[in-house]
Amino acid sequence: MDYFLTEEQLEIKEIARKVAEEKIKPVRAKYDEENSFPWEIVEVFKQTDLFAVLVPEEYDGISGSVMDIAIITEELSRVCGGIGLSLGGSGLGMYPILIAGSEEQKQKYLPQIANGDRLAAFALTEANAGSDAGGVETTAVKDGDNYILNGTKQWITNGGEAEIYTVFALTDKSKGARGASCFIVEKGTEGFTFGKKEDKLGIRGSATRELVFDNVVVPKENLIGREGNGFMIAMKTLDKSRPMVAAQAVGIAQGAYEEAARYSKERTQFNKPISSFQGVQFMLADMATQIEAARALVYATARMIDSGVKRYAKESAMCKVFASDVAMKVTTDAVQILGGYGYMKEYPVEKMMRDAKITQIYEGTNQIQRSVIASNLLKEF
Ligand code: COS
Repeated sequence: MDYFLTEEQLEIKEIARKVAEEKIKPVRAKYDEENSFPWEIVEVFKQTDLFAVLVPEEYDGISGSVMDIAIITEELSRVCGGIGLSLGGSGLGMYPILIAGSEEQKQKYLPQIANGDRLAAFALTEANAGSDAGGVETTAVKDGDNYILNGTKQWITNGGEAEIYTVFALTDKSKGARGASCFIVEKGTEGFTFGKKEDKLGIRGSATRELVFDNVVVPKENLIGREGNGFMIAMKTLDKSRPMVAAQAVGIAQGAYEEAARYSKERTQFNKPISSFQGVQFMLADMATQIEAARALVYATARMIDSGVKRYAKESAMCKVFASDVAMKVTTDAVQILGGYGYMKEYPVEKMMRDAKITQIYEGTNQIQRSVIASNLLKEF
């Protein structure tokens, strides 16, 4: 299907595909096996200016458009759903600054993210605050010109590797979600340490780690927006970043579908390639159709956000829920088409199925997405 990408978009798509095919493909199994962080690929993203795509031009980036970020995320995820997350995680970590930061904060931090010198990370989730994002327990107590942060964040993408963290903490416990605020905390700040590295089912080429804040002194200049704005900043960030997860899901699904289609023409049973059997053909037809529908919804949402509209929580949740469900279905069917081989680590589809699963869970479970969609659509009647 032709999505009428601009010259620039075709160019970044080609760069991302080249990086994925030539640099990521040869190492994806190694990082999946080792559960380690792909610094060599971060270096490649830096050299090819892919980090700059995350950031608008006025802050030394080259784009900042959600559509452009979706294009590169999809291409990287087509080859590996995990390794590209160093970039996607940085985008997510940066959004609170871009959305609600002061001009000074933007001038200070966004260029560092654009040139890839420093990774960012978004720190909202806690042991008791996942779907219930308003339930954070980390506190930030005002002390003169500083805030003192205490608490523990969990499952933070780029945790331990990033240097710039956007952290949500309660400045007024009595107000619950309306008492949450967002802070920039830099790696190396005294009292800020990292807990265990998580051993995950999928996206193992990305870092997921606990963050521990023990009386961490954060200057008041690092408060993003105003006290009490934290929950709103988190929601706006997720609205803007969920299409990125959806694009990741489309990419993973596309990669698995291509493997399955190729395999179906090579694998012979009953003296014929299995692609000649209608049972397999129908599966491939459904996979291709679902991927195209998901891609169309992601691109339409990304373009809607880039057009400058103010509200897009519903559409953002719709593309995330649809694309991630498609990714799970398509990768599972790809394993099915490859049969016993698909279940083995020698072939990439089992990894794609493991990688796909997280897209139904993180940045809001698909049950939460459906709640967001329902609550927004009911407002229309
Ligand atoms: N944009 C701007 N403001 C929003 C918003 C959005 N998308 N969604 C909610 N708000 C505002 C509401 O307008 C409300 O404002 P007031 O206090 O002025 O009335 C406030 O935020 C609270 O909203 P609400 O009552 O809907 O909050 P709930 O606690 O019921 O929950 C959900 C909202 C479930 C949507 C939210 O908690 C959520 O998105 N959870 C998932 C979080 C998540 O993705 N976690 C994964 C980890 S982060 S990687």
